[in-house]
Amino acid sequence: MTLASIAFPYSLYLITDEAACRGRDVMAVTEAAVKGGVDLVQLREKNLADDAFLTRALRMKDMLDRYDVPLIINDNLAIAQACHAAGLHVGNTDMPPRTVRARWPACTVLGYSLEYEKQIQNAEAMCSDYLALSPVFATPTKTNTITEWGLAGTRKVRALTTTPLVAIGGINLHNAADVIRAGADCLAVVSAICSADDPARAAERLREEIEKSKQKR
Ligand code: TZP
Ligand code: MG
Repeated sequence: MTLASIAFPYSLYLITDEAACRGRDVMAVTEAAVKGGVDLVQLREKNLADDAFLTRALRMKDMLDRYDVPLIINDNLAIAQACHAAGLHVGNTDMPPRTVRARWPACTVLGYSLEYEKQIQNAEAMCSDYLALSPVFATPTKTNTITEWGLAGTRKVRALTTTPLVAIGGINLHNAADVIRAGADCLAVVSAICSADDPARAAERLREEIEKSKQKR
């Protein structure tokens, strides 16, 4: 039996990556993507010192507020709190979701990466607002990954939890419908938008594909 997920109001999740923006300003690429249909944004900065990360987070929050799009911070609770982000995304080896809940009760969107099947029903997953199938497909954007869930893995996880599922890794316009049909609630992308010639149009087409596929489920 396949479980439906509890309501998740987001469909297209942009994970920022300056390198993937091909020399363009990450803020401008993100704003274009939001205009195209991205409804959730994660600021993921692996190479910035905390002060530069905070400066960027505050600018990003300011911009996203104008579109009423929530900002999620990757793996840095202090920055998430300091910029009044909507939430935090943590990986399997980052601060555990239960600790985030205890330290930041105001967090409204807490995401947790699923890298192993045994995580699906652990207490950390249970207290998260979404689980990220990470990666759903192998991707050059992030290579230090463990399980490539694929469509079969997505269906399997969908059958085991009602927690909203975000699929990430190797998603593009050609496979988006399959991933939604397999049970993902929301698709997260880096390169399909950040590296696109026209990030707004890329977001628009992905969003259309997702909404169309959701209607057919
Ligand atoms: N986590 C798992 S895969 C990934 C992250 C941040 C990168 C996804 O990038 P792309 O370019 O959408 O495949
Ligand atoms: Mg991490």
